[in-house]
Amino acid sequence: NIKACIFDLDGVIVDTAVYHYKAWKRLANEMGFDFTERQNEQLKGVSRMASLDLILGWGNITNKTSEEKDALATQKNMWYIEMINQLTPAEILPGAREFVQICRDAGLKTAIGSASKNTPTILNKLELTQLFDAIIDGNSVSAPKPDPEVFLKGAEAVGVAPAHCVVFEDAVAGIEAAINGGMKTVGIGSIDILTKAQIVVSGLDKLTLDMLAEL
Ligand code: B16
Ligand code: MG
Repeated sequence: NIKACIFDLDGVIVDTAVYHYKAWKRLANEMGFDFTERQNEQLKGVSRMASLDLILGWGNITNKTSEEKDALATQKNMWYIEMINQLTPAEILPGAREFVQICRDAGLKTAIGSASKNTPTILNKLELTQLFDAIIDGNSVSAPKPDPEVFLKGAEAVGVAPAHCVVFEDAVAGIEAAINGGMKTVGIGSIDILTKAQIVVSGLDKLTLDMLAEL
């Protein structure tokens, strides 16, 4: 039985992917190339530096030193922060706040498990910080998804064994991370992409606690 719900942030609670895409696209454009929305799918759930490496690969750019890469990632993050500083609670994905509240009302622990170092800013702008018993993000983990570290730390922080946790994820690497951690999985998105998730819904607005009881 479920005792804790661990939520990915980007793509589950809020659609920041569009801002990541705009900022990375601007960086690529300034280096003289472009990439598609389809390629952008591969960046979901992936850490900042790993995303940069993928993008440089798409542009066939192989001559950057690690200092130059740090500067590029910092530039992208500055553009990204400019955009997320404008976030408001209106951009919370449909049903997300309501579903987290339903979990809390039912006595379940709630946590965030995100790869993003900007998690505190985003939750603050969305006025959601208080809805989570624990927030584990890119500032507190070293191993990226599909390593289960981020979710295992979340489970530990709320004092629930992994087998009693369910993870809500929009990224393939995130579902794999949850499975690797011995947790139950709910995919948020398309069943064609999130093939390993136990159940898949298009958004938290489509989910009920009864559906979790069957996991
Ligand atoms: P930052 P999630 C992930 O968030 C995003 O999906 C991914 O596109 C991004 O590169 C990563 O966070 C790192 O974000 O640059 O803000 O640290 O889906 O794990 O909540
Ligand atoms: Mg995500």
